[in-house]
Amino acid sequence: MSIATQSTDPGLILALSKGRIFEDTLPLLAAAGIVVTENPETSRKLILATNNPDVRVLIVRASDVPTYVQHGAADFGVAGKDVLLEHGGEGLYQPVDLNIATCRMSVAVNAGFDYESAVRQGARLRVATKFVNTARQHFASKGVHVDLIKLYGSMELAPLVGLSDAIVDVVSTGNTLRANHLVEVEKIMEISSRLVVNQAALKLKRARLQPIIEAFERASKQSLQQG
Ligand code: PRT
Ligand code: MG
Repeated sequence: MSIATQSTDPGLILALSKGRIFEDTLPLLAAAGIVVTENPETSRKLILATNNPDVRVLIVRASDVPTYVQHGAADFGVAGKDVLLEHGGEGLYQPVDLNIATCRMSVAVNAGFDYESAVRQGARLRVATKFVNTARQHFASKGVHVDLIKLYGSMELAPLVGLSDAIVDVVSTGNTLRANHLVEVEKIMEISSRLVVNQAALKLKRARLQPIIEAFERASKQSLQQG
Protein backbone atom coordinates (compact mmCIF):
# COMPACT_ATOMS: atom_id res chain seq x y z
CA MET A 1 0.00 0.00 0.00
CA SER A 2 1.40 3.42 -0.82
CA ILE A 3 1.62 6.06 1.84
CA ALA A 4 -1.02 8.07 0.04
CA THR A 5 -3.63 5.28 0.05
CA GLN A 6 -3.03 4.12 3.63
CA SER A 7 -5.40 6.70 5.04
CA THR A 8 -6.81 10.05 4.08
CA ASP A 9 -4.18 11.70 6.29
CA PRO A 10 -0.72 10.20 5.80
CA GLY A 11 0.71 12.40 8.57
CA LEU A 12 3.92 14.35 8.22
CA ILE A 13 6.65 13.00 5.95
CA LEU A 14 10.26 14.18 6.40
CA ALA A 15 12.86 13.46 3.68
CA LEU A 16 16.45 12.93 4.84
CA SER A 17 19.59 11.39 3.37
CA LYS A 18 21.62 8.76 5.22
CA GLY A 19 24.93 9.72 6.78
CA ARG A 20 25.88 13.20 7.96
CA ILE A 21 22.51 14.88 7.29
CA PHE A 22 20.57 12.13 9.10
CA GLU A 23 23.02 12.18 12.04
CA ASP A 24 23.02 15.99 12.33
CA THR A 25 19.21 16.19 12.08
CA LEU A 26 18.58 13.73 14.96
CA PRO A 27 19.30 16.31 17.71
CA LEU A 28 17.00 18.83 15.98
CA LEU A 29 14.23 16.23 15.81
CA ALA A 30 14.82 15.43 19.48
CA ALA A 31 14.27 19.12 20.26
CA ALA A 32 10.86 18.76 18.61
CA GLY A 33 10.17 15.62 20.70
CA ILE A 34 10.65 13.30 17.71
CA VAL A 35 12.80 10.17 17.98
CA VAL A 36 13.45 7.99 14.91
CA THR A 37 12.95 4.42 16.10
CA GLU A 38 14.89 2.68 13.29
CA ASN A 39 18.49 3.06 12.16
CA PRO A 40 18.90 3.67 8.40
CA GLU A 41 22.46 2.27 8.51
CA THR A 42 21.25 -1.17 9.61
CA SER A 43 17.63 -1.24 8.43
CA ARG A 44 16.86 -1.74 4.75
CA LYS A 45 13.61 0.13 5.16
CA LEU A 46 13.27 3.38 3.22
CA ILE A 47 10.38 4.65 5.34
CA LEU A 48 11.29 4.90 9.01
CA ALA A 49 8.88 5.17 11.92
CA THR A 50 9.29 7.63 14.77
CA ASN A 51 7.93 7.73 18.33
CA ASN A 52 5.24 10.04 16.92
CA PRO A 53 2.71 8.05 14.84
CA ASP A 54 2.04 11.24 12.85
CA VAL A 55 5.66 11.62 11.65
CA ARG A 56 7.64 9.33 9.33
CA VAL A 57 11.05 9.70 7.70
CA LEU A 58 11.87 8.90 4.05
CA ILE A 59 15.48 7.94 3.34
CA VAL A 60 16.50 9.28 -0.10
CA ARG A 61 19.67 10.31 -1.92
CA ALA A 62 20.94 13.72 -0.74
CA SER A 63 20.39 15.24 -4.18
CA ASP A 64 16.83 13.85 -4.35
CA VAL A 65 15.56 15.54 -1.14
CA PRO A 66 14.45 18.79 -2.91
CA THR A 67 12.60 16.77 -5.57
CA TYR A 68 10.57 14.75 -3.03
CA VAL A 69 9.66 17.93 -1.14
CA GLN A 70 8.93 20.00 -4.27
CA HIS A 71 6.41 17.40 -5.49
CA GLY A 72 4.84 16.95 -2.05
CA ALA A 73 5.89 13.29 -1.69
CA ALA A 74 7.53 14.61 1.48
CA ASP A 75 6.21 17.60 3.44
CA PHE A 76 9.65 18.75 4.54
CA GLY A 77 13.28 17.75 4.34
CA VAL A 78 16.88 18.73 4.98
CA ALA A 79 19.23 19.51 2.08
CA GLY A 80 22.65 21.10 1.58
CA LYS A 81 22.92 24.53 -0.04
CA ASP A 82 25.07 22.83 -2.73
CA VAL A 83 22.17 20.53 -3.60
CA LEU A 84 19.57 23.32 -3.42
CA LEU A 85 21.54 25.59 -5.77
CA GLU A 86 21.69 22.80 -8.37
CA HIS A 87 18.01 21.95 -7.92
CA GLY A 88 16.90 25.57 -8.19
CA GLY A 89 14.58 25.54 -5.18
CA GLU A 90 11.26 25.77 -7.08
CA GLY A 91 8.23 24.96 -4.92
CA LEU A 92 10.34 25.00 -1.78
CA TYR A 93 10.05 27.26 1.22
CA GLN A 94 13.42 27.51 2.98
CA PRO A 95 12.68 28.93 6.42
CA VAL A 96 15.79 27.92 8.40
CA ASP A 97 19.53 27.59 7.85
CA LEU A 98 20.20 24.69 10.24
CA ASN A 99 23.98 25.21 10.28
CA ILE A 100 24.59 21.47 10.06
CA ALA A 101 26.73 19.38 7.66
CA THR A 102 28.84 22.50 7.08
CA CYS A 103 31.55 22.55 4.45
CA ARG A 104 32.69 24.79 1.60
CA MET A 105 32.42 24.64 -2.17
CA SER A 106 35.88 25.02 -3.69
CA VAL A 107 37.97 24.81 -6.82
CA ALA A 108 40.86 22.32 -6.61
CA VAL A 109 43.63 21.36 -9.04
CA ASN A 110 46.62 19.01 -9.26
CA ALA A 111 49.41 20.18 -6.93
CA GLY A 112 51.62 20.99 -9.96
CA PHE A 113 49.02 22.98 -11.92
CA ASP A 114 49.43 26.78 -11.89
CA TYR A 115 45.77 27.78 -11.69
CA GLU A 116 46.41 31.50 -11.19
CA SER A 117 48.51 31.87 -14.31
CA ALA A 118 46.14 29.70 -16.38
CA VAL A 119 43.33 32.07 -15.37
CA ARG A 120 45.48 35.16 -16.01
CA GLN A 121 46.43 33.92 -19.48
CA GLY A 122 42.75 33.35 -20.32
CA ALA A 123 43.22 29.61 -20.83
CA ARG A 124 40.12 27.52 -21.39
CA LEU A 125 39.80 25.23 -18.35
CA ARG A 126 38.26 21.78 -18.24
CA VAL A 127 36.33 21.55 -14.96
CA ALA A 128 34.82 18.31 -13.67
CA THR A 129 31.97 18.61 -11.18
CA LYS A 130 28.64 17.38 -9.90
CA PHE A 131 27.69 21.05 -9.36
CA VAL A 132 27.49 22.32 -12.93
CA ASN A 133 25.13 25.25 -12.25
CA THR A 134 27.22 26.58 -9.38
CA ALA A 135 30.45 26.07 -11.32
CA ARG A 136 29.08 27.73 -14.48
CA GLN A 137 27.95 30.76 -12.49
CA HIS A 138 31.23 31.03 -10.58
CA PHE A 139 33.48 30.95 -13.64
CA ALA A 140 31.18 33.20 -15.67
CA SER A 141 31.32 35.81 -12.90
CA LYS A 142 35.14 35.70 -13.10
CA GLY A 143 35.10 35.80 -16.90
CA VAL A 144 36.90 32.44 -17.08
CA HIS A 145 36.05 30.19 -20.02
CA VAL A 146 35.35 26.61 -18.97
CA ASP A 147 34.31 23.31 -20.45
CA LEU A 148 32.20 21.64 -17.77
CA ILE A 149 32.36 17.87 -17.40
CA LYS A 150 29.43 16.48 -15.42
CA LEU A 151 30.32 13.75 -12.90
CA TYR A 152 28.17 12.08 -10.25
CA GLY A 153 30.89 11.39 -7.65
CA SER A 154 34.61 10.90 -6.91
CA MET A 155 35.41 14.24 -8.56
CA GLU A 156 38.91 14.06 -7.01
CA LEU A 157 39.87 11.43 -9.55
CA ALA A 158 39.32 13.60 -12.63
CA PRO A 159 42.51 15.76 -12.52
CA LEU A 160 44.62 12.73 -11.53
CA VAL A 161 43.83 10.91 -14.75
CA GLY A 162 43.74 13.97 -17.03
CA LEU A 163 39.98 14.11 -17.42
CA SER A 164 40.00 17.72 -16.22
CA ASP A 165 42.30 20.60 -15.18
CA ALA A 166 40.22 21.41 -12.12
CA ILE A 167 37.29 20.22 -10.04
CA VAL A 168 34.54 22.03 -8.17
CA ASP A 169 33.55 20.02 -5.10
CA VAL A 170 32.57 20.37 -1.48
CA VAL A 171 35.42 20.14 1.00
CA SER A 172 35.23 19.74 4.75
CA THR A 173 38.51 18.56 6.34
CA GLY A 174 40.47 18.70 3.06
CA ASN A 175 41.81 15.20 3.78
CA THR A 176 40.46 13.75 0.53
CA LEU A 177 42.13 16.52 -1.51
CA ARG A 178 45.46 16.03 0.31
CA ALA A 179 45.35 12.24 -0.06
CA ASN A 180 45.03 12.73 -3.83
CA HIS A 181 47.68 15.48 -4.15
CA LEU A 182 45.12 18.12 -5.01
CA VAL A 183 45.26 21.74 -3.84
CA GLU A 184 42.31 23.98 -3.00
CA VAL A 185 42.88 27.15 -5.06
CA GLU A 186 39.62 29.04 -4.62
CA LYS A 187 36.74 29.04 -2.16
CA ILE A 188 33.43 29.62 -3.93
CA MET A 189 31.07 29.66 -0.92
CA GLU A 190 30.32 28.36 2.54
CA ILE A 191 27.79 25.52 2.58
CA SER A 192 25.36 24.36 5.25
CA SER A 193 22.09 22.47 5.22
CA ARG A 194 18.66 24.08 5.17
CA LEU A 195 15.23 22.99 6.24
CA VAL A 196 13.03 22.86 3.14
CA VAL A 197 9.24 22.75 3.27
CA ASN A 198 6.68 22.03 0.56
CA GLN A 199 4.76 25.28 0.01
CA ALA A 200 1.31 23.65 -0.14
CA ALA A 201 2.04 21.52 2.95
CA LEU A 202 3.02 24.64 4.85
CA LYS A 203 -0.47 26.03 4.27
CA LEU A 204 -2.46 22.80 4.71
CA LYS A 205 -0.48 21.35 7.63
CA ARG A 206 0.72 24.56 9.22
CA ALA A 207 -0.56 23.72 12.71
CA ARG A 208 1.59 20.56 12.79
CA LEU A 209 4.61 21.84 10.84
CA GLN A 210 5.08 25.19 12.54
CA PRO A 211 6.04 23.82 16.00
CA ILE A 212 8.61 21.51 14.39
CA ILE A 213 10.07 24.34 12.29
CA GLU A 214 10.34 26.49 15.41
CA ALA A 215 11.96 23.70 17.44
CA PHE A 216 14.51 23.14 14.65
CA GLU A 217 15.24 26.86 14.55
CA ARG A 218 15.73 27.11 18.34
CA ALA A 219 17.90 23.98 18.50
CA SER A 220 20.13 25.01 15.59
CA LYS A 221 20.63 28.50 17.09
CA GLN A 222 21.48 26.97 20.46
CA SER A 223 24.07 24.56 19.04
CA LEU A 224 25.61 27.44 17.03
CA GLN A 225 25.98 29.49 20.26
CA GLN A 226 27.54 26.51 22.05
CA GLY A 227 29.99 26.17 19.15
O1 PRT B 1 26.63 10.29 -1.39
P1 PRT B 1 25.62 10.76 -2.41
O2 PRT B 1 26.14 10.76 -3.80
O3 PRT B 1 24.26 10.17 -2.26
O4 PRT B 1 25.35 12.30 -2.13
P2 PRT B 1 26.26 13.27 -1.29
O5 PRT B 1 27.69 12.89 -1.32
O6 PRT B 1 25.89 14.67 -1.74
O7 PRT B 1 25.62 13.03 0.13
P3 PRT B 1 26.32 13.16 1.53
O8 PRT B 1 25.37 12.53 2.49
O9 PRT B 1 27.72 12.68 1.46
O10 PRT B 1 26.34 14.73 1.76
C1 PRT B 1 25.16 15.44 2.07
C2 PRT B 1 25.50 16.91 2.23
O11 PRT B 1 26.47 17.07 3.26
C3 PRT B 1 26.11 17.56 1.01
O12 PRT B 1 25.10 17.96 0.11
C4 PRT B 1 26.86 18.75 1.63
O13 PRT B 1 25.99 19.85 1.75
C5 PRT B 1 27.21 18.25 3.04
N1 PRT B 1 28.64 17.94 3.26
C6 PRT B 1 29.37 18.38 4.31
C7 PRT B 1 29.43 17.18 2.50
C8 PRT B 1 30.70 17.18 3.10
N2 PRT B 1 30.63 17.93 4.22
C9 PRT B 1 31.79 16.44 2.49
N3 PRT B 1 32.92 16.44 3.01
N4 PRT B 1 29.21 16.47 1.37
C10 PRT B 1 30.21 15.78 0.82
N5 PRT B 1 31.49 15.73 1.34
C11 PRT B 1 32.50 14.91 0.61
C12 PRT B 1 33.57 15.72 -0.10
O14 PRT B 1 33.15 16.06 -1.39
C13 PRT B 1 34.76 14.76 -0.15
O15 PRT B 1 34.72 14.03 -1.33
O16 PRT B 1 33.17 14.09 1.50
C14 PRT B 1 34.49 13.84 1.03
C15 PRT B 1 35.41 14.00 2.21
O17 PRT B 1 35.60 15.36 2.55
P4 PRT B 1 36.93 15.85 3.31
O18 PRT B 1 37.23 17.26 2.84
O19 PRT B 1 36.57 15.86 4.78
O20 PRT B 1 38.03 14.90 3.01
MG1 MG C 1 28.57 11.17 -0.31
